[in-house]
Amino acid sequence: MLEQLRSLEEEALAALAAVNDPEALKEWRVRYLGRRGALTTLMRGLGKLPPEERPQVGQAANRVKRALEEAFAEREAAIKAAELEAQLAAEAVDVTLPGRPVALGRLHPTTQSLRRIYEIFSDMGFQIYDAREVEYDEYNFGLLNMPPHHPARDMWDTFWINDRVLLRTHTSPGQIHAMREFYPNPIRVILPGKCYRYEQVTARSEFMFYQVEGLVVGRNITMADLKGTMENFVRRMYGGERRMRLRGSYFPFTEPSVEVDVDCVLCGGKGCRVCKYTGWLEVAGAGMVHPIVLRNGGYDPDEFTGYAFGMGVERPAMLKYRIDDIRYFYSNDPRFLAQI
Ligand code: 2NL
Repeated sequence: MLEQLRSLEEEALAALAAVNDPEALKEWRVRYLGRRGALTTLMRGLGKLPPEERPQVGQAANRVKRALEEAFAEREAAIKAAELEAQLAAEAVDVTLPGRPVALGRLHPTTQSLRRIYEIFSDMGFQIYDAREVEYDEYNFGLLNMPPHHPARDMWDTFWINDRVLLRTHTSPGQIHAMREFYPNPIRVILPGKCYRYEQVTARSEFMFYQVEGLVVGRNITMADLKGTMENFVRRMYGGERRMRLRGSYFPFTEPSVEVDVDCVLCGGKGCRVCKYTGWLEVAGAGMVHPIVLRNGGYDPDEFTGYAFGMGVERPAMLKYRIDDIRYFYSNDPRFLAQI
């Protein structure tokens, strides 16, 4: 039996040396160390030996068992290490490779233009006032000196929500809110935001666009204040060498009313297609707040005067960035947005 143990040990160790994967290792363990394995079977025969031989053979059997168990553990560790090694090699990551570039977002051209406008007017002491886009026709028209059926309402094609509620066609109704909120204090605000017009969408006009309106109300505010403020704005927005002119116009909510023109940024005033050969570009409308509008805002026109102006945001951005179709602004094509 000692001889059997010795040859079993030899055979098992030789077989173990040939084992290279977890599956074969498991099979080896079942075959040699399992409950019905070779060693166990052999050890069951121990009882049939003459009693005087049992201790010696028993010791030998236990030594073989320990030797096989140790060899097994060693092999198992080696196989696991090799597996891990292989896995690491297969999943190797070259940490020195440059990463994939992150697509950086950027500010929409409208936002860029708005922020520049905010910067310029903030420097002149204007606050930024935010107002609703859904309005009563009373605020959009009535309080701005356009009672129902006033022909000037035809200047704005309107999205009506019901017979009293609409999408604001300009930011002006917000100025009425501002006046009623600030009364009786002097006011110096700009009011940016989206406006809506029920119009055909073309390369030159969208049904939704941005405006920035300004409103100054106080004692002794004059047309000279309006002119100086506009001149400062124009120089900072369009360049220090720009010339500005005021030209008579009409708005129902200002009297007198003017258009603010700058000499054409493209041809410098010589005349080109963009300025329609006039040498001038219209950048804002403005005027002295109509006494009726002042009163509607809560201010006594005998005590207070004010001026207001309004300008578009997309059209100047189109000039600056040479964008030839306003529809690009809100069609959300990243190829357009990535250029500016
Ligand atoms: C334009 C012209 C303008 C105003 C807006 C205004 C507001 C109040 C009272 C008086 Cl509450 N006026 N706003 C005045 C003149 C012109 O906008 O061409 N906008 C794009």
